[in-house]
Amino acid sequence: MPEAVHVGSGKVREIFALDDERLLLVASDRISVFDVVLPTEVPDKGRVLTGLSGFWFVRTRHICPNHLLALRPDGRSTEVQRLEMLPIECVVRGYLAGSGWKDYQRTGATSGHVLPEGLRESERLPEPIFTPATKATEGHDENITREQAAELVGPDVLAELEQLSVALYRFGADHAAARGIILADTKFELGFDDQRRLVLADEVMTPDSSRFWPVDGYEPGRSQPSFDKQPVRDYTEALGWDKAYPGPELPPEVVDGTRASYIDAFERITGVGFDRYVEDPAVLLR
Ligand code: PZK
Repeated sequence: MPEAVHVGSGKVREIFALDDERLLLVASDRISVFDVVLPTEVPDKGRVLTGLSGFWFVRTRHICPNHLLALRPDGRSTEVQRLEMLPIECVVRGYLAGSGWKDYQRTGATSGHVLPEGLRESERLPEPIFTPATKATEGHDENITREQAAELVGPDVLAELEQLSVALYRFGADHAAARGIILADTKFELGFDDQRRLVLADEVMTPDSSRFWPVDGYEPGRSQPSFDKQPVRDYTEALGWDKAYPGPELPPEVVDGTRASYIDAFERITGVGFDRYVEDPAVLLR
């Protein structure tokens, strides 16, 4: 696509400008673990993530408008509406993990939500909570209080973001739970369109923007294995890798097992065979 102008890179995705109104998002097969992109790719990972986002975009239109204009025939790229992105990440947690668990252990609260005493790691929360975070350009996003978030986007927009984010999470978590996957938490990014309406953007409820846990074997009181990346984490840790760049190459059996987990998540959530998706990505949108 010679008309596409490269305008940005994420760890595993690339972003191109098509014209003043449209961007092209391309998901690669790169995989990051402990925040380092590994030298070995996982074939089809980008297709899985793009397909999952497309699935959710189509099925959550009744909750929130979104930026998706077209899913391209390669299955790994989308044309999207260019937005004015908001400076916060809209995180929703249904379970206590990661930085939410760390905050809770330290303070009994996270992003201003005071939680019941005695919760264990990975425990389901009484209600999903909205825990906004700043977008760090380098390193890790930082959880912020609703007061800090309100300073960044204004109290009215923040209230709308919270309501939309929690509604999207509930929809996704209910759908995933019925198919054997716990959507423990997830991160949404929204922006304004040219009429200052809030529009859902970026990727949605993928294993890269969320914690996916298998329902089978779920047990609070410890960290949970990741549905998709656990074999990679286990392999790289067993090597004694110090989690600094560059990461190690992955052997074929780890690549194959990881690819199979991504495809399993895709097929469980979408109900569409991955081979059918690769043949014709539009099957997802029907
Ligand atoms: C936008 N990113 C994150 C970084 C990626 C994605 N609809 C939009 N309008 C304007 N900007 C963005 C979007 C979206 N989505 C998203 N940065 C800008 C990002 C690197 C690679 F694929």
